[in-house]
Amino acid sequence: MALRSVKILLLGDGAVGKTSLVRRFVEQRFDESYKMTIGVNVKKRELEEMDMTMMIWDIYGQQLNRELHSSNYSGADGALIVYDLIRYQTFESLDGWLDNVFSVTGNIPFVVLGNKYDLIQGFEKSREDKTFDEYVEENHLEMIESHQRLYGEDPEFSRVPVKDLEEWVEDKEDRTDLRFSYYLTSAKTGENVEEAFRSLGSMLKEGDNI
Ligand SMILES: Nc1nc2c(ncn2[C@@H]2O[C@H](COP(=O)(O)OP(=O)(O)OP(=O)(O)O)[C@@H](O)[C@H]2O)c(=O)[nH]1
Ligand SMILES: [Mg+2]
Repeated sequence: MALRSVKILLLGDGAVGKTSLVRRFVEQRFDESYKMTIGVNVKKRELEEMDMTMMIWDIYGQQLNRELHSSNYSGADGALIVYDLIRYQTFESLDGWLDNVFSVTGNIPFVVLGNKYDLIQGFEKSREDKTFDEYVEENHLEMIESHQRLYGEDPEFSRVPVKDLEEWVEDKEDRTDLRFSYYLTSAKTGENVEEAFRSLGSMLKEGDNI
């Protein structure tokens, strides 16, 4: 039997890890260096036990240019919205991305991914007396250097507390009947990456969206 094809959008600000998450999910590997996505890349993964082929649209995150982004949204069945657990402003962009996509697709199921969880875990495990900024700078030079090459300045780090995500989730659950789930992920270690993509797959199957 032919697998059903679903269109999944991967959205979120620049450098939050969208391309890295697809690379982990489709190719089971990780790359420390940052190459900004220009335009859109579509990758495919078959999930036979779900009778599904996921067509994953990895869309560039730099600049929330609504018109350019929205031209890729039509026909999407679901979305993964990603933020960076070490840059608070990327968490604040979540609602903007959702409004942007729903304005084209209507309400579709989505999953929120707080990515780069390994960096938070590494900091919590380190016993040395350091600030979070110092910890990131000492341990993730390659990532910072590639940001500097692209932007000519240091990224600003600020952790996003898990309780902020939980509050955001509660608020959405109280005020809307949207179907969604959320995960803390790491494209680097692979933690929760399969789970996040599969959770969207299950919502699509359950809801008869496909
Ligand atoms: N430590 C760590 N680094 C990550 C993780 N995910 C991505 N990165 C790094 O973050 C940087 C940006 O990752 P990308 O996957 O290119 O980000 P993007 O969201 O596709 O960015 P745009 O294409 O510009 O929208 C790269 O240096 C990655 O190696 C993660 O889970 N942990
Ligand atoms: Mg990218």
